[in-house]
Amino acid sequence: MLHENKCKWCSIVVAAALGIIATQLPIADSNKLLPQMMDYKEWTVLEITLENTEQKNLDILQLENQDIRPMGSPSTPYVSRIAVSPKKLKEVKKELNDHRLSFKILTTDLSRELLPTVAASREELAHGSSTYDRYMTFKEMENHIDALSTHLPNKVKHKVKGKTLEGHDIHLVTVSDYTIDEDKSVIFVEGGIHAREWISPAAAMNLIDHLVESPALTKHIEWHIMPVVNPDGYVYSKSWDRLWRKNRSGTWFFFCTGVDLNRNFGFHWAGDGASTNPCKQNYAGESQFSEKESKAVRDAVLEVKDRIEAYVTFHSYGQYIMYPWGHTVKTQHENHESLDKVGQAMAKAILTAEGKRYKVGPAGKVLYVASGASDDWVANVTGAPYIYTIELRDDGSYGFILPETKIQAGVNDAWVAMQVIAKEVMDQSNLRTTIPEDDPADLPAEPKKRRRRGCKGKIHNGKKRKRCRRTKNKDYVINH
Ligand code: 0X9
Ligand code: ZN
Repeated sequence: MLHENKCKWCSIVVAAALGIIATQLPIADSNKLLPQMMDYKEWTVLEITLENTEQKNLDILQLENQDIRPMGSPSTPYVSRIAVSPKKLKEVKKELNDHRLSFKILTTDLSRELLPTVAASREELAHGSSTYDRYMTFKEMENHIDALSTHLPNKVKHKVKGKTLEGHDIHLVTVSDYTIDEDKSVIFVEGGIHAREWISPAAAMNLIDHLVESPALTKHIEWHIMPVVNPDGYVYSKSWDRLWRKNRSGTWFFFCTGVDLNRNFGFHWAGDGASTNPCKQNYAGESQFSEKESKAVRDAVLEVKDRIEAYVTFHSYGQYIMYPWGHTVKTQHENHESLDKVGQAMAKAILTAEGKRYKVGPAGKVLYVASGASDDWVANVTGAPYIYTIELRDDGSYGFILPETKIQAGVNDAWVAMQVIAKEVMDQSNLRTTIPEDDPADLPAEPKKRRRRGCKGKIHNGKKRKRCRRTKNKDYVINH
């Protein structure tokens, strides 16, 4: 693979000579010295039909600059969307025609699409409370986490796993019934790794809110939740550029900012579907785990590595429930049958509860190949049985710009899916509890036939996973 950083300074000089610097300037209007909120007035969104993966990787669809914003793929992988400034529209259309790519215009003023994301009310949240009627600010989420851990010390604990370049804390929230002292199975959840996917941190925060009221799901499971892995990106997306995806790290190419944190993990790092070009949306970074945010996730995962039974990362959009592998389509995950079975069960539960269809399958196949993502790294390093990337709503109508009126239903998709996984983890670990009818988790009352898979001593990376420590709880059937 080509590593552009081999001759950093030559690249800068060449770039300057080619006069492309102007197109990469982070300031929309060269008369202004300070950055301004991108309002996307009269930006056109084009939906381009692709015939193969090579076309998907065309620079015009991947390169991010002041006049072009790649906007992902809706439900079909062979469609790609880009937003183009009025200034560049003619040129982009010509380039697409030159490549014989057909496209349709979805909107001629993207700023109008951004309007429904503005809440009816901008009232300050009462300190420490949460809302799903609008997208919370990072500070509001932090206040809420702080309030929960202060008021419910036997249920919610809170640690800071790292600090970003801009000084934001990377939070880890654990939720469990801490009055029960045992070595519990861990379900690890990560949100907000991509800045513009606002429904993701909302889903993680909403999960925390549900869990503090779900005794059956916290008795024998310890939930480890990192709701906003990329706070710098989230804050930037809220204040400056709604469509920002990466973190806010400087790169060797001064004019292009940000690493795609979901390409920075140390498994097949910088392989297929990741770029070494810092101006691309899927820039993998200088080296694996070069970023404070991915390091924070790595450290938090490694601390509980042998206890993780499930790992879920929330993204948007497209409505997919995906499992490893994502870095290749050539090999299937050894556990693909049960991954698919539980994935289908999640999709079915969402369809029943919320009426939305989620497509299930291996990430590389159902969406696209992408290397260095957190899901594959966790699957490889922990050998945990259930690993999923859930692309939440919507199916592409609004894409990343999911209106605030749709948050409640969107986060509920995630909650419904997480209950299915929790039930599966409890079944597999032989830790199901009997759920009373009025429990908010609303799981079936009778525990299923018990299976103990924990002590089989699964070989992973040449080592046996230690799954036997929980056997002391083998006979738990608890009525509240
Ligand atoms: O590209 C990504 O990182 C994810 N899609 S998104 O539109 N939210 O950016 C998908 C990642 C799926 N996992 C792997 N391919 N490993
Ligand atoms: Zn994402």
